[in-house]
Amino acid sequence: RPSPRTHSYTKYNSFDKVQSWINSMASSNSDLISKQTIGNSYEGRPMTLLKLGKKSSSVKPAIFMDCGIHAREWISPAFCQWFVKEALSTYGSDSQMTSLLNEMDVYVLPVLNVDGYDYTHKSNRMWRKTRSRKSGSSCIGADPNRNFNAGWCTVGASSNPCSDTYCGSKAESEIEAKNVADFIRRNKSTIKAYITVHSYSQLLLFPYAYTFELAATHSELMKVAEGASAALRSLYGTRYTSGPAAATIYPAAGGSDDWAYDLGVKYSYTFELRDTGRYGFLLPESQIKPTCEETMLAVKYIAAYVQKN
Ligand code: ING
Ligand code: ZN
Repeated sequence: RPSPRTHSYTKYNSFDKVQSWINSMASSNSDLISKQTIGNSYEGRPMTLLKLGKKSSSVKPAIFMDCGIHAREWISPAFCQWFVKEALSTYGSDSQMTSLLNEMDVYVLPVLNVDGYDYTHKSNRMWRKTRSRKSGSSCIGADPNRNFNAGWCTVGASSNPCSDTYCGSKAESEIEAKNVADFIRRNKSTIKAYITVHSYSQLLLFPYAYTFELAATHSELMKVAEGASAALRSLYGTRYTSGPAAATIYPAAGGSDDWAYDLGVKYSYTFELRDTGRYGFLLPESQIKPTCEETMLAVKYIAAYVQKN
């Protein structure tokens, strides 16, 4: 049974719905999927990831993908849910997915910023940050994608706790960023690729964001991004721009993909999903299916490349 019958993949599900979906996915498909809590959020919600992959006696290389680092980017968690559903339902029929899950593990964290995501459903749809409290300020939260230890708070980030791009009191001050960083550090020897999913702007970004200097493997990162963008576009003609984040969107320090790359994860990408601004963060639910279908092609392209390299 690929998924609980009651779960909708074409709606923006609340945190509670995603969490019960995670639990039922992990218990109903034990052959290919398991769950693991990597820690709790500031407000105490579990951060649960799903591990996809055929069980093996040998250590498998892995891909790590997170969604929902920014609370209001609702299409992102929707994509992670879609990815898990597709992976399970096409294993055994789609040769690429079968081979991927036979040879690699894919860790999927459907919602990274669990407190913020819940807050956007209950109180403020446009919230971006975490929900941590800080003594000395009445403003709440830090930007988890400015909180990683990569040129931390040097550019494109604010040290003002009231800013939407507040970098936090130090790198990994936000427990959600620390939990992810700890997991990736712990599994550093097996994690070959890091993918983080945002919206919006239709971009496929890679390091660096904290500097205009090109990454050591810039040409390969660019080549794979161009291939992935072409695969994405082949379905509905949706155009993506590929490039290093600093030059393609804006310079910004403390991003998770820059941090993962500098840790040694060779293939590190940030997706900015649909659209280019007509609806922005308020992408209609009618666009969940086409957005997820086309993005699948790009993620599978990157995964296939990583698998053979
Ligand atoms: N965009 C990203 C942001 O955090 C980004 C862009 C990517 C910055 C990679 C740094 C590193 O600002 C959105 N929409 O959040
Ligand atoms: Zn974002």
